[in-house]
Amino acid sequence: MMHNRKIAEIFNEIADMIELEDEKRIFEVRAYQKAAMTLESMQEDVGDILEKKGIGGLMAIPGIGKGLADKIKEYVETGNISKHEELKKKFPIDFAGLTRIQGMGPKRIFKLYKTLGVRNVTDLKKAAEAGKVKGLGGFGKKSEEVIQKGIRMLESGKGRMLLGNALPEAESIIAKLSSSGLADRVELAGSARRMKETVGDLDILVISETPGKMMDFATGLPEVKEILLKGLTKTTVMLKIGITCDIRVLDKASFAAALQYFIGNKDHNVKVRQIAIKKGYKLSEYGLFNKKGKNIARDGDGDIYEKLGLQYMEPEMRENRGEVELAAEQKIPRLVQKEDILGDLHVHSIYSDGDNTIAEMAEKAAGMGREYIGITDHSRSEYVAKGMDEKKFKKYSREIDAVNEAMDGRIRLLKSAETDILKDGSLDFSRKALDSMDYVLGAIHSNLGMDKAAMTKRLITCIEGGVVDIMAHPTGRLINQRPPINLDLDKIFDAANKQGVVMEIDSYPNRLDLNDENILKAREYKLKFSIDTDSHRTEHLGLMRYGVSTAKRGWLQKDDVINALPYEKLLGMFKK
Ligand code: DGT
Ligand code: CA
Ligand code: CA
Repeated sequence: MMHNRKIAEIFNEIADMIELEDEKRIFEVRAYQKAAMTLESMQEDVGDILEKKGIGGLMAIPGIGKGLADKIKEYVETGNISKHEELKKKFPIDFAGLTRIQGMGPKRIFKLYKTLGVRNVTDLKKAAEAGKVKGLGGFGKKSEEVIQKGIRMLESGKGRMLLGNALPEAESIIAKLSSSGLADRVELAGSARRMKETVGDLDILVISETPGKMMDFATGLPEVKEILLKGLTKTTVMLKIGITCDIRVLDKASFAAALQYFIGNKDHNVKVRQIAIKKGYKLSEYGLFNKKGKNIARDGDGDIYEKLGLQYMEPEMRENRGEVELAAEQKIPRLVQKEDILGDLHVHSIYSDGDNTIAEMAEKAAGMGREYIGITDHSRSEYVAKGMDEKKFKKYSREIDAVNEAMDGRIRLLKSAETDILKDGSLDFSRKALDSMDYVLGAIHSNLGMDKAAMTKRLITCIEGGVVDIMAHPTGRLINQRPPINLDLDKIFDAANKQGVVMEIDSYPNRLDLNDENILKAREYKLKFSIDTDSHRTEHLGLMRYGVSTAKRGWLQKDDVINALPYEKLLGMFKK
């Protein structure tokens, strides 16, 4: 495997550099790219093939002729490919680094190299700071700003936008493309389709018989800030919200394969392609080809999996975390769905830092079809969030009862509070107040810097206290803002399992806490989960889908989620 990946990388670089040298040599470029793809997905190491079957063995690989076979041999024997070394001398450019900046493709890189001698990110930064980039043909003042922003994002590691900001934008663009009259089909792909918590860019696929008009329409949308690349098959735009969007126009015949390919992720694709090869097929972004070279893919991504004998995997699962193996055994579970969720157990009101009254939150949730909501305003220690003392809690308590009655069964209100877990693991309300709640939602908001042993002890003390029912946003991380608290999650999950404490999946887009990986881990401890919105105003009640998708990314089923239970059964889950 070592050889295959490395050679694939080199072939891709050779392809880029040949393209820079002479755009007309596109067939040569494609040959290298195709060979790279084949190598990436091969089971057997080319070094082994060479050893066992010689150069003829290499030439038996589809898409590898004498020329490429020689290069593979050269690499296996010397660790280098001279053609690559020559080209690198001619173009001493850090392609890998530069293409990581939003909006930089081979053409732009070449232009910057030829005119300004830009070889790497540092050179580019200097050139942009000196204002040299904007003078070049094809680069305006805006491109220069975009490049500078891209570099800053790369440097800060915050180059990825929250799904909660990117997805609504993608959906609005998709709605416009769909109703343009120029598209037969429009689909979201990439990380946003997989509902990953942050996205690098947006990927939209379109079937259109009039690609020129389609691309004109797309680049003219009010969401677009700048056109970075415009072609009939691929267009890249910088959106005003500060993220790029790739729009690809495809014909009907290649759509299914392209959809499967561009939903990704890359590692998942590599696995799936290996299975295709084993079955004697060839799978690429252009189609699923049988032994006769006929494209047998139809409608959508599901058809590709079906033809490969794989069970369907929802996009959220496609991260190469064992799902392909499971699909081959027809053991993919039915994941929890949005429609399974009956209630929401983390909702704020004006009794702490929310913007709406308890009645307004209840009314809105009832209108959305929720069967119940838990009201969870903050406890007094969370003073920045105007947390309640015992006196205020009594008033709050009476108001929850009153609203519950007034709603007359249209929705049930549960009484709770987001209760601070103090430094010593104790809870921020009297035992009497805690006992009056339907369930206790515990959360850590202060002393976030404690070391791992102390923080773990703090949480375990709370869990073993036998009062807390749900652990709100257990790791406290804020995406792109604050790291998770130091916890030995195995110990926490083990204690939670013994005490029947439920883990929250907080749906708020900058929390998504527990995250997908931690959910997968918690799942091994057979824990239960509560998918909540942590709403601070009525509009937030719709954020549930981010939590549900995060749960799907952690492979959860309906049975794992307590707020998929009807009201009466839910009450049975609590300590009270
Ligand atoms: P992002 O944009 O960083 O949040 O993540 P993705 O997954 O959206 O990645 P992106 O936009 O670079 O590409 C979209 C999909 O296209 C990706 O998930 C899988 C597919 N893809 C891209 N490059 C490759 C590749 O070199 N090999 C394979 N097998 N698939 C690729
Ligand atoms: Ca993407
Ligand atoms: Ca992309």
